[in-house]
Amino acid sequence: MAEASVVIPQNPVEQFLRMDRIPHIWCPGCGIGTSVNSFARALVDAQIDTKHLAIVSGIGCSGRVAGYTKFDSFHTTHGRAIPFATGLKLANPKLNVVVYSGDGDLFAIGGNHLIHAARRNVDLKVVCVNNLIYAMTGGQTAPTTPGAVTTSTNPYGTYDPAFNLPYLVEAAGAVYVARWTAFHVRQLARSMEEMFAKKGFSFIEVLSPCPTLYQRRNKMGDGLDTMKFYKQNSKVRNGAPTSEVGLSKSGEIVVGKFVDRERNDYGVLMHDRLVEALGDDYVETEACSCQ
Ligand SMILES: Cc1ncc(C[n+]2csc(CCOP(=O)(O)OP(=O)(O)O)c2C)c(N)n1
Ligand code: SF4
Ligand SMILES: [Mg+2]
Repeated sequence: MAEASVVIPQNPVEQFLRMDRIPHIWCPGCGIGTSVNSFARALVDAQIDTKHLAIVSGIGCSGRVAGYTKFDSFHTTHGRAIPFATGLKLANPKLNVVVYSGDGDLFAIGGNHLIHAARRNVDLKVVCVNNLIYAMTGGQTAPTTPGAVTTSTNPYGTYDPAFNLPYLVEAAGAVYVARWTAFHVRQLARSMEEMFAKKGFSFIEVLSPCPTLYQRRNKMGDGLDTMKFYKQNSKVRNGAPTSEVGLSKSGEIVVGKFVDRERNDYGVLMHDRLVEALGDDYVETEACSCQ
């Protein structure tokens, strides 16, 4: 008797992934893949033309996102995702340029690049997966690690004050700033969709569990326990002053959209200045049409 053929519907995220690279390296319970799922949802909902989308990552577990996604993807050197992405955007202003990277990559070695891109208001969409440590290299303290956390480099607990990322990027000039956790998949997708509609430096922080190197060392359970922790401890406060949203090891996590404002982006500022200075002598270069 002939066997009935079973048609397995394609997962809607699959179209955006390099399936030949699956299985991925991320541990069970890691939040990075969860954030990519929200990103895929945002691409569908915002009807993003992925032919004109470039995604740039630095190094680390979070930096693997570019390698697994099937766009024009660039896995760049540690801390250099932002300058690489800035170059892409300036050379081809029609591109939607997304930077998807980790807290260590963007705020430690790449911190200087990040604040200046925000100051200039370069039209980049930055997604920072914040697992509060350098995960891939063994769980060292990062500039985002809250106080009294055990890490491989602070076995008796951290004592140096951490950056409050939304406060930092707002002060530097970002036009859109939001924070969600890996538990808030729908809100995260919606924020990503909003980010695509924005012109200028936009920033989303995604708090994400690293059960292998952060939660385990701090006796905070596994990935599922962290989801429960996020659920219980998160408070949505859209419009909250970013000065009030700093994180601690086990305290409240303020999530929401904090900043949504308008400011001329770098491309407009450059264009206006050169037109004023050069008048008719200014010839704008034709941006690559990138068919
Ligand atoms: C120039 C340079 N310095 C240091 C490293 C080692 N390194 C690789 S990943 C990483 C930390 C990444 O941390 P983060 O961006 O938070 O990513 P995560 O692994 O936590 O997702 C470091 C320091 C490197 N690859 N290159
Ligand atoms: S080490 Fe941590 S951040 Fe890296 S894949 Fe595993 S759980 Fe995720
Ligand atoms: Mg990290």
